[in-house]
Amino acid sequence: MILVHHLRIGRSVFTVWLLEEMGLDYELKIYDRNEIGRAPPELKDAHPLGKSPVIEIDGFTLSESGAIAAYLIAHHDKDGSFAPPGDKPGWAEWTQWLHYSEASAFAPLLLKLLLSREQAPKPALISMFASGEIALQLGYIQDFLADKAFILGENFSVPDIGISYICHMADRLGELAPYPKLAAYLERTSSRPAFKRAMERTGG
Ligand SMILES: N[C@@H](CCC(=O)N[C@@H](CS)C(=O)NCC(=O)O)C(=O)O
Repeated sequence: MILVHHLRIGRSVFTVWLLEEMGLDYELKIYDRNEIGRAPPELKDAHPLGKSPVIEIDGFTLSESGAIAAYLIAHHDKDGSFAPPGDKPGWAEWTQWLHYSEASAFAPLLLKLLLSREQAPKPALISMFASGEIALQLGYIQDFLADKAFILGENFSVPDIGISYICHMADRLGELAPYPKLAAYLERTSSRPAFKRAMERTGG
């Protein structure tokens, strides 16, 4: 059995979404944030960083959304339908988009989130950096998505989970309006039955 340590409300719902897409059995241990939006100390009993998602699987503990997704696909994909493409360029593109969401794409959104909690005057250098980087990253995703239904083509693939998380965060921060293709994409991915099941089971 897979145990997911899920912190409400946050990115671990996207790990649960992958488990739902893959049709895997799992249990949830749900934590609520404290009054300043941080994880409670009990999450450090699951993993020293005290962040979520963390999963217990196959007798060990694993953290980091991208690593968890890669592990699930490598070791728990019953019929191989979630595997990356076998050819070198296809594999490289899939892997880049899998890891990009938690790396370059997320960093400026985190800055923006923290800035939104700061009293005025906001630090100008950080504000300028965050705005410029958000435009760069969202513009890059929208250009790559273009008129495709999903990030890597007409079919859903695992990197769509992280990219949807980025779009979701951008939407939450009021940054998605200039990117209509990303807004439509988010609508499309969020309407998947597996995502809805993940939302229902976790509470967000
Ligand atoms: N890069 C990590 C980020 C983990 C992370 O920062 N999770 C947030 C939840 S969205 C968290 O646990 N925050 C609570 C805290 O830092 O107190 C991943 O992909 O899993």
